[in-house]
Amino acid sequence: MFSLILPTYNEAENIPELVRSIKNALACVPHEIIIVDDDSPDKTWHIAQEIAHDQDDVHIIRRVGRRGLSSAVIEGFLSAKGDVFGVMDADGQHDESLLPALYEAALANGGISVGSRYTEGGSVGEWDEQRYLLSRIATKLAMSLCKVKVKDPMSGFFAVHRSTFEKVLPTLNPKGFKILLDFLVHVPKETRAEEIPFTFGKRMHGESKLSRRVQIEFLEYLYDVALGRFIPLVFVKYCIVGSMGVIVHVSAFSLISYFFAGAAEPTFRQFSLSVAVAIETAVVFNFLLNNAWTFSHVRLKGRAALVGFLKFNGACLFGALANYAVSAFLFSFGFAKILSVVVGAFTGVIWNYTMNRMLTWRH
Ligand SMILES: Nc1nc2c(ncn2[C@@H]2O[C@H](COP(=O)(O)OP(=O)(O)OP(=O)(O)O)[C@@H](O)[C@H]2O)c(=O)[nH]1
Ligand SMILES: [Mg+2]
Repeated sequence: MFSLILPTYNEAENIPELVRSIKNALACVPHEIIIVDDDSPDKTWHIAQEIAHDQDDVHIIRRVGRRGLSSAVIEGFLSAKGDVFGVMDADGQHDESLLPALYEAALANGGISVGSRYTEGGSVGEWDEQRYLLSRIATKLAMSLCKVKVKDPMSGFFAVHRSTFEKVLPTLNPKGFKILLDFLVHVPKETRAEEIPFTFGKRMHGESKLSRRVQIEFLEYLYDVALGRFIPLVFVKYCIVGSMGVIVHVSAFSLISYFFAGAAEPTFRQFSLSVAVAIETAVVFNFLLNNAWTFSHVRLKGRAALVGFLKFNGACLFGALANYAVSAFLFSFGFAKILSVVVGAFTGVIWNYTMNRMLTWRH
């Protein structure tokens, strides 16, 4: 049996027509269709529920309070009954007439079959040059990480045998958009993969969800898979935010001291006040960006954000004290000035990162 997953977010206009054409294409293959919808504002889930009500081989999973293409697909696979699981976009860009071939190929090789835009005979259709170029670069980057090589590891149109899915399940990192890539990165080397060419079509209705955020998540995913076990991605993001915080700090200091003293040299009092306000400006900036990006998976909202902000201030203060203590200790033991300061700064960063992970954004 073939279990086809359709991940959906705001695809209400596409679903009825798509389900009809998939059922025609799969007339000779025992199948089920599982729509996994993330509580779409356009009520795709409601339309899917109506279809599922009348048709035994269509099922709907409505996820509330969660988003993510990859995790939606995994959730669909986990509830599927078939021997082979397939995935297809719900916007008409994938050619449903290839579904039987994808099913047969994964059933026969026990591994993966991919609807491929980059193998001979396939094409990206009507993409503009910029999207084509970005996709080629992303594909090359992605390929270097794959244990099993195919020409289109970023395709969203593929099938996988149940046995391969079950082998790889514990190691998957279903973040973002590229679930096939995650499979190819984690499956055993000897897994077989076959590519079947197709031409990427045009979206029937609705809008693309391939946002900038999704593209940044893709880069984060690549980092995580390549280097994440040596230096965790969250720490790298924390340091990036910290570096931007330094720029904010210096800019805020210049502005505020200009406000107090104009072009003249500030008095000691004006200088100290400018530094204090600049520090707090940077702390606010760092907190907001860390909350929105670094720790987006445990983002604080409302009252919790206010309490978190106070803890963040406390952790930064301790970080600064640790920084000072280590620098002063090393310097008093005769270490070079610059070395003492650099080691102190690193200690401060690691200290306040650890405290913030444990206190401010703990799970
Ligand atoms: N369940 C779920 N489905 C999603 C989510 N994001 C996207 N999808 C679905 O995943 C499929 C692919 O998304 P698209 O926006 O078409 O992305 P794309 O095909 O790479 O980009 P375009 O060529 O611009 O359409 C569609 O069926 C979307 O409805 C999500 O967060 N949750
Ligand atoms: Mg699409």
